[in-house]
Amino acid sequence: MHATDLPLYYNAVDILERNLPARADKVALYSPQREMTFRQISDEANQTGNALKALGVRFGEHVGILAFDGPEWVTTFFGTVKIGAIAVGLNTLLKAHDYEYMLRDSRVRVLVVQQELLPIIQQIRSRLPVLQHVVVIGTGSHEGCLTYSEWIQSQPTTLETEQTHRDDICSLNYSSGTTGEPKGIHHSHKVYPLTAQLWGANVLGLRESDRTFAVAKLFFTFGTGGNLIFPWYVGASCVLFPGAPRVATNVLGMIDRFKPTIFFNAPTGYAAALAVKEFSNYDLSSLRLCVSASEAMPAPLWHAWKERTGVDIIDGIGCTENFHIFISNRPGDIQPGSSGKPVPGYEIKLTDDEGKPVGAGEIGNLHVRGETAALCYLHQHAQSLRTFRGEWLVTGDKYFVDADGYYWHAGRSDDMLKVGGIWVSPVEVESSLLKHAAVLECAVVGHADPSNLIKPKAFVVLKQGHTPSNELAQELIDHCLEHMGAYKRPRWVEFVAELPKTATGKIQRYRLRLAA
Ligand code: 3UK
Repeated sequence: MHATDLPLYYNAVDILERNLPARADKVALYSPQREMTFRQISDEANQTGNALKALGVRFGEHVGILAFDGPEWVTTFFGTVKIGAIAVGLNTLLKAHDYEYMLRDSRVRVLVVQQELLPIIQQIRSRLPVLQHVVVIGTGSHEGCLTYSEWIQSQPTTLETEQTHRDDICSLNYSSGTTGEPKGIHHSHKVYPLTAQLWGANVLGLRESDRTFAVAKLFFTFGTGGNLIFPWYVGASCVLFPGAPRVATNVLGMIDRFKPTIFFNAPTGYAAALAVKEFSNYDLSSLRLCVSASEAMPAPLWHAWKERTGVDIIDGIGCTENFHIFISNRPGDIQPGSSGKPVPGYEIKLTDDEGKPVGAGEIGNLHVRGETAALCYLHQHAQSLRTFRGEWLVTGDKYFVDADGYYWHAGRSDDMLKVGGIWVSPVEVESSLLKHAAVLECAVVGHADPSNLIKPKAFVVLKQGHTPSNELAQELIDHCLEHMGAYKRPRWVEFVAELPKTATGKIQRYRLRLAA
């Protein structure tokens, strides 16, 4: 399938509405709050689109969604894209200063926010003159805000689809880099059906009878694709879970209760589930296939899951810049520990640092070419030129390909860490540590936990007058918790007398990685 197979004027609301003729009354979405049919979702998405229009939202404007996975996330998303506006799914795990940057960067004028997250937005609202309307998902009324259910209540359930070009922008996601601000990534309407067909249908083999469940939230494209777009593209249903993914018993409980057939998770999530003592109390027999992405799935973990559940894990590498997975294992063709083979529809190239193709079996810089890649980072010209090189997207990963054609992840070319499937910049953790009065210098690197998954470890040089102790280590970790999303905190603190540095004074994180 190619972009040119789609109508020139195409709107991604098709992913929802294609289900109306044949299965309007099928349950499209299961969640602990309520279940909804395709017709109910469509009606409510139309009401949301009308309500957005009533607030003056126009074609091409950004609408923010800062919400837990649930029906309102979905209806806001489709209501937004149907009127030609751009849906900005925001990570719910961040701090006020992160939201301030992203809302300013994307000029969000209407933000739909979960009641529990409203206090963070209220802290920064006065500094965001463009943000005019805050719509709260929840109960009761909040000063200066609209309440979602009342906001859409009297709106009509019909809405004409905006004539968007298939190359018009549909959504914006933020991804973080080593230094500097989060990078805004736009995807067009065509990307939704293309990724659904190329990977969801062709590789994973999703079918109408499936029911998906993802620990990766809808604000990640891993989650949007796997747990919303791909199942609905083939008429299947999804299960949405509003709670914290870190609590493995919640996740197992959801599978037990809602009986999904396909389960998406990051390697850390599989390791955490296997570590649950009462694992065998949960009925996981509904699963026919599991998917892992976000970081490499170690082969021993793959085998441990297979042994306990009998179910295969399909590991595939994707990135926000490409929307979804472009190298993947597939049912019946799995090499545990590898990322699999290129997904048909994508081309892969491994090069040396001069851009020449590497020899057989050698490690090279991963490039991908395909029709679902974004064109640039919003407002980041220089970084865009480094990443989007003509037809090729440079992912920042090191890979090699074995004699059988399987691709193996061999690290990254920057210092970024994938922790529980989410980016952590060592520089951000270091900056946070440096705000503590006892810290003179520090460096943060990835360190493998007992499941061989990477977590941040801090090497800290103390100022004179401070002595290393377990209490101080814990104090530094608590200090980080106050300044950053909890998943970014160092799990270990090691006090050292000095840090290894180059002649020019640059900290050599790779030497610390070896030491760790
Ligand atoms: C790393 C992997 C080894 C790799 C994502 C599936 O993770 C996703 O998007 P992000 O933008 O990060 C992209 C980077 O994460 N990575 C992802 N998957 C794997 N490394 N094995 C894997 N299977 O460094 C890549 O460049 O957060 C994953 C679908 C959609 C996504 N957005």
